[in-house]
Amino acid sequence: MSSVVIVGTQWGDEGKGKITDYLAEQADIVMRYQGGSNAGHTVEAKGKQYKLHLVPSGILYPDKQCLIGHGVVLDPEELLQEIDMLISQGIDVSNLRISDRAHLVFPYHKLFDGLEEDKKGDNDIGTTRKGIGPAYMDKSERIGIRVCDLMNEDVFRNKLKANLQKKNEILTKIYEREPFDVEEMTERYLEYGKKLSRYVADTTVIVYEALKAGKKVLFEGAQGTLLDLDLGTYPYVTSSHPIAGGVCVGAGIGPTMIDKVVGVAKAYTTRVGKGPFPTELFDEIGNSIREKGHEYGTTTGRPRRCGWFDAVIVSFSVRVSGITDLAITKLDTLAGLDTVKICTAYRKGDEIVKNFPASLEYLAECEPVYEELPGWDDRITQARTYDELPENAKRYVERIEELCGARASILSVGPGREQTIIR
Ligand code: 2SA
Ligand code: GDP
Ligand code: MG
Repeated sequence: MSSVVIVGTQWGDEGKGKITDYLAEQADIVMRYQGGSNAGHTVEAKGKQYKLHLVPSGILYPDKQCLIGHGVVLDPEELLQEIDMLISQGIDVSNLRISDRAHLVFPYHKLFDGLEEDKKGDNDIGTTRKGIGPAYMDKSERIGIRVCDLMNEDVFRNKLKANLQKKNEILTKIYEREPFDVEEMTERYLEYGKKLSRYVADTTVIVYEALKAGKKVLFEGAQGTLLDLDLGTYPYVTSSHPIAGGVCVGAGIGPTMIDKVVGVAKAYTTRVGKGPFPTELFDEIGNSIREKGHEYGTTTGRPRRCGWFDAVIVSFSVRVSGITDLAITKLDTLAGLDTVKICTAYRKGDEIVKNFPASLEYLAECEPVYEELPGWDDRITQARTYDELPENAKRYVERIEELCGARASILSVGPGREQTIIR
């Protein structure tokens, strides 16, 4: 059996889309297992850039099957737009399949997401307002509506009517907003359902049979470990499980079927949205990294907060996801700096903290402990083998490996497929 999980080791946007696309060449199936259209995965191939939100990053290869597992919350409108965008660029999407068990995102999820954020004012989470939290809330409350429901008109009509009754009551009484029109939404979604029906399947069967037949499957995580609902910087997290364990639940396979876990780590750290960020830079270096690395949200366009590489968080990710290999991306973005810093631990008073803490109040009292290393220059973008990397970049990579406890077997020196080094 051959299956590889790709997980973000930081707060998302590590370059999972690029690494998935690169590894997909050797795979048969690429599958998303959590999150929704909040994700923004960028793939660059043959001089073109694609921003994917729901469709797995294997879609550029016509012979790969792409699966959207039931752990994903599916916004049919956004998915259809993405499918149209891909078709208009000549991409074949006939191998895409979506789980009949996936929960649907509705306009009221998006509206509640935004209203709740607005209500919190300065204490907002900084969500993407794509309805992710409210959709997972309905799933947990056991009132969610799934893709299989959308495939049965009577079932769908009844379920949406019941849900909208409840949602409209909250909307009118608590938020003093206009209610949603039941008939309009029902007809609109049934239309989406007709368009999507050709893609609907039991993805758990497809993935299981492929793994049993010895085919290679890539599980593409969205967001990152520090945004995991259980292990992230709660409550500044997303509502799903980006960690490797999320694959078992969100794709429906057993842990014995996972062979390898690749943790994608950016050579520095970024975060979009609110919440703690120990190595955040508020100076010119932070701004120059943002501009050089084009650190703006792929889905929302929001500027990403930038800071030094934090080995405390990446080693935490290695531990909680059983990461076997690291893929270190954007080494080229750090080029041109005389020195670069790595946070090796936190200091809290007299204490040295090596394990990422649960409490945000405790974390707020932690100061990063830095180690400074010599920098490298822009020629790094031309390196195609490990030996061709500047000596100082190798030192940096090897120090990260030592601190994080996993081998950096993939290195990325630019957004293109060819700017990837396998070690
Ligand atoms: P949500 O919308 O409920 O999932 O937001 C909760 C937190 O999760 C963060 N989050 C993300 N962080 C990084 N990248 C994401 N995808 C987009 C991208 C983000 C964008 O690729 O750039 O375009 O702004 C993503 N999705 C969710 C979010 O910022 C909240 O902190
Ligand atoms: P994801 O959410 O983890 O897939 O990451 P995003 O696509 O949101 O953000 C990563 C950005 O960095 C994208 O614009 C990628 O094209 C780009 N990228 C990925 N790897 C590299 C790299 O090694 N160097 C540079 N310069 N850009 C990269
Ligand atoms: Mg992203």
